[in-house]
Amino acid sequence: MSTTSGSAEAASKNEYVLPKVWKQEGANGGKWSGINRPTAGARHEQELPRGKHPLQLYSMGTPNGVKVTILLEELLEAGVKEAEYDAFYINIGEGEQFGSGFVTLNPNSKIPALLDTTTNTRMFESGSILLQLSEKFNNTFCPPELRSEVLNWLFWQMGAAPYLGGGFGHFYHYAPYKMKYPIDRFTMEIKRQLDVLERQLAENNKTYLLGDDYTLADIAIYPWYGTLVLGKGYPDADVFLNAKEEYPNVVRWAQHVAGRPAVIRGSMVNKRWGEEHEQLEERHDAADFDENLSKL
Ligand SMILES: N[C@@H](CCC(=O)N[C@@H](CS)C(=O)NCC(=O)O)C(=O)O
Repeated sequence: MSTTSGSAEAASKNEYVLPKVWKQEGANGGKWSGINRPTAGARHEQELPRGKHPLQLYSMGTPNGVKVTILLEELLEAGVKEAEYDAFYINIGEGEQFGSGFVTLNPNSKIPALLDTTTNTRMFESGSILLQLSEKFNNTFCPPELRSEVLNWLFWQMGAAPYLGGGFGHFYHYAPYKMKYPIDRFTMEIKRQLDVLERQLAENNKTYLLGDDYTLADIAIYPWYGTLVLGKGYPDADVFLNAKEEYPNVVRWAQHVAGRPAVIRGSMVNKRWGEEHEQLEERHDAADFDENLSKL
């Protein structure tokens, strides 16, 4: 078959014919396409604000951001006063992750990024931040006897969630139009991942992923998979994925985690969307939550 008739056949199926060299012109990434570029590095000068606490968080209340604020709130709830933090809002829709100050903290230009002013240490990648904060505070939520399993599930989440966010979430919710092929492909994978969690939690009717102990595994996995099955993730995705029927143990676990006071507080931080009493654009003090909490 000649190339010409091959292309004609592809065109008749509405198929993308690969150019020899890809160029950005004409590429449509949907909702976030305005900020997408194939290059890294700072795009503009922008200093980051600084608060009074030892830990300075620059983030947004997305699942990756919320992992860190939940851990910080859990540490404070557990009495670790040194975990006090200032959380500043980084508007990724407006490209603030490409400001020079942010890029100095995270060359990958993605929230969350954390500065530990006591050691002048920068931290990026939410999984790395969780681990470093836990280690800094005496391995809280990652005790030595569970360390191996906590790391297994933490790295599972870091590897799995891009299929949920960048794969399923993108094509199910954000893409400019619905395409059956990628939706089928990523739905299959997310259902498989939910089944992994279902089997883990069903074994001995576990309260938390590793049993009775609440760990970094729950803190990392809940904001992605817990909110998804509770219907707080992509619109109606809990129904689309048949969560209640097929993943009852994941739903049970998610409901339990969602009720923890630190999870309620951590889930509000750096959020400018959702119910008004669930939004706390910046957090600088424990009392910042009071008004929201009084409306729950
Ligand atoms: N693997 C990273 C992913 C971080 C990430 O994807 N952050 C998103 C928001 S959830 C972001 O900042 N996107 C902005 C962009 O892509 O320009 C982590 O876990 O920290």
